This record gives sequence, structure tokens and C-alpha cells, in this order.
Amino acid sequence: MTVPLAAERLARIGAEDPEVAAILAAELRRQQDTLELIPSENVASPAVLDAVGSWLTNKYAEGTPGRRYYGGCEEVDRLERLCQERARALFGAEHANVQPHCGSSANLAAYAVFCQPGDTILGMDLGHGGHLSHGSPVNFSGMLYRAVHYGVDPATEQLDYDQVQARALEVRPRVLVAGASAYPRILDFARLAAIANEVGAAFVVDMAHFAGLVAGGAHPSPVPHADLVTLTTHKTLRGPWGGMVLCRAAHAAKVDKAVFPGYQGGPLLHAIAGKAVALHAWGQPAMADYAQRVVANAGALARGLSDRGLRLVSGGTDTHLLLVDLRPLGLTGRAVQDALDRVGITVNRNAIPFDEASRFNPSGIRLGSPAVTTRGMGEAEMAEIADLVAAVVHHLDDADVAARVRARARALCDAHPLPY
Ligand code: DSN
Repeated sequence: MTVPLAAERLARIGAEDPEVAAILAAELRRQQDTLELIPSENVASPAVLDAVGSWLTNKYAEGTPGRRYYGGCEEVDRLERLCQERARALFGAEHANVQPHCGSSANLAAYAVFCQPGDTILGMDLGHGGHLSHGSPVNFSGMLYRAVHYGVDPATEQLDYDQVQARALEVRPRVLVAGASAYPRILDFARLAAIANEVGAAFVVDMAHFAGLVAGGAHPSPVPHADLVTLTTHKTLRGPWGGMVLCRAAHAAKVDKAVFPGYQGGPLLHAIAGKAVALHAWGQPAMADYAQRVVANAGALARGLSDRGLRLVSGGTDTHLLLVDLRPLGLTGRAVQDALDRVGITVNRNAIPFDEASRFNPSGIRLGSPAVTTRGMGEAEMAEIADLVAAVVHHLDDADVAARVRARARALCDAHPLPY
């Protein structure tokens, strides 16, 4: 199966390189035929894909608009300024750097603005739902800086702000970083900013996961509270793969220097074109509706799973994602992820707070609504998806259940095709 847009592109690639074209075609078929529930993934629009696949990949433009180290930058200067303007307007930020290649690059730059190597950063524990680049010992952020962590309360499985405050007073970080990859609740940005202020730390928020919800007004914005905000553009924001930094004007020069020449060389101008196109789309009323539907759909999925006997970490979700604790069912994340893969439902295994299992085979799975919502699914479909996921979880090795679920998942996909 390929729809016309993709068919034309695949034919062009295939004329030069049939092997790569075949892999791209197979991956397109996989995306079309599976229910994508990984909360950090989405479906970029054809216009975003076309912008990223453009001739801007031919251009070098180290530097910032008007201050480049290469000739021939007039047009890409206009593009990058436009993208910056759109980012500032959409999020109400004083300054935007749209060059980071990814969220980790954006976070590297963020820390460099406020810290020297060896300084202390305080972030959410990866095992409690934080991000790898918020000080995990296996990541640059935990190697370059003295990283200490806060986590969730064992009873509520929600952030314990008193613990964050106590930890901040104890370790006096240069940066307090907030934001998470597997935390289903809204963060209290005002409280976190007050804690940072109390200990003289810079307050950095990584809104990679919920940037699109903020853009669409379905989630509070960290921008008024934080000294600096990082984000990725390919998750709820529905853009191309990439990162971004938003900050107060006072930090603009340091941010720009940290991104280039600090941590990156030439910007990916084709990605910046895709970012600009994605940001433009958020000006349309349909996108605010999309953000609301993402949250409503995650809520419907959470209720459906909970009604069918699955335990949700923290009891539910306020956002686009949820985390299921498989321990009460005696299952592991790996087994469930694999069983769901076999029926055309894609999730990722994930640690849950206070998980004693290994990171490679943790006790949870993480699910989310952004991609299926982009495909036009609503709460009725989410209830059906909950039914399908629960059926697999409760009958992991039952071939009849697997066949029935696979057919129903495929029917949902066929009814909501990708836009390519
Ligand atoms: N690795 C990303 C995720 O899947 O959530 C975190 O940015």
C-alpha cells in the first residue's frame, strides 16, 4: 500500500536506490498498518516532510541570521528569522534559537548558559519519569555536571514538591530542570520556579513532550515561569525531528553561543524549514482542537484501561501519555511490548517509579494519544484501543485473541489513513 504522494517519492528514490526505497516503503506500510501509541511519536504533515526533504540540505550557514560564516545566506537568513518569529509568537517567548538538532542538544546548550562543568544540576530521576539528558549518569548531562535528582511520592506517584524543595536547599543547584518523558501529570511551574528562586538556581523547563499541548492551549505554559525552556519539535508539536530553545532576552546571546559554536556546527536548514512550517500550522484553529483532543483521547484510553483492570501509575493522566504498572498482573514490559507489536499496536516498555526490574525489561509500558489523534481517531476509537490493549495484556499467549485484535487494529488503521 502506498498513497500517491509517497508513491511518487518512492519511485524517484527507487530509480536510484531500490534497496533504500524498499526499506522506506516497508516502513511506510508499518506506520500505516499499526496503531502508534508511543507518546513521543507523531505523524508529520506532508508539507513538513516536503520542507525537510528540500534543497535546503545543500546549504551551510554556521552562525545566526545576519552573522554567518558563509556567503549566499540571504534566503536562509529570511527562513531562520521567520522560524524564530513564529516560535516567539506561538509561545510568547522573548528569544528563540531554532537550531538545536534535537532535545539533547537543546539541553546541552541550556546547561552551558548557567553552569560550568562540575556544577550541580537538579532534575527529575529518569526512573521516575524524567529525561535521559536531565542528569542520567550514562548521559553527557550526568558526566559533565554533578547531577542530583528528585522523584515522585511513593503513595501518590506524583511529584513531591516538598521533596524537590528540600533537595534544592540541600544541594544548592545552579540549575533546577523540570520536564519529563514518562510523567502523566501537569507540573506546577510556579512552585518549581519559586523553589529555584529560593536557592538562586536558574529554572529550566524541558517541554519536549507537551510543547504541542502548550501551543494548542491544552496545557499550562512554562514560558512565563522559566528562565529558559527547551523543546523538541517532533512530538506533540507535530513537526520535523529537532529541538529548540526559548529564553528571556537576557540569556539570548549566551544561548546562541552555546548552540553554535558551543555544541553544534552548521544548522540543519532543511529541518528549520520543517520547523517553520509546523509552527505556522499552529496558527490554525484546528490545531487548538487537536491539542484538546490529544488530552481527551489520552483520558479515554486511561479510563478504558483502568476499567479493564490495568493499574495506571498516579491513577491516570492530565496529558497525552500514561504509564501502566504491569507488576500486579505478573508481567514485564518487554513481554507486553512484544505481544502488542505482534498485533500491530506499538508501545514502549518503560520503567515505573520505584521499579526494581532492569531498565532493559522494566515493569511498565508507556502509551500516548498524539499519533492516533493526528490520524483522526477520537474517544470512541480510544475506548476500542483500550479494549484491544487490555485483551492482549490479559491473554498474552492466546493466538485467537491475537488474531482478533490484529484484525480490529488493522481496521482502525485502514479507516484513518496516513496523509501521505
Ligand atoms: N526519548 C524521548 C521519549 O521517547 O520520550 C524523550 O525525549
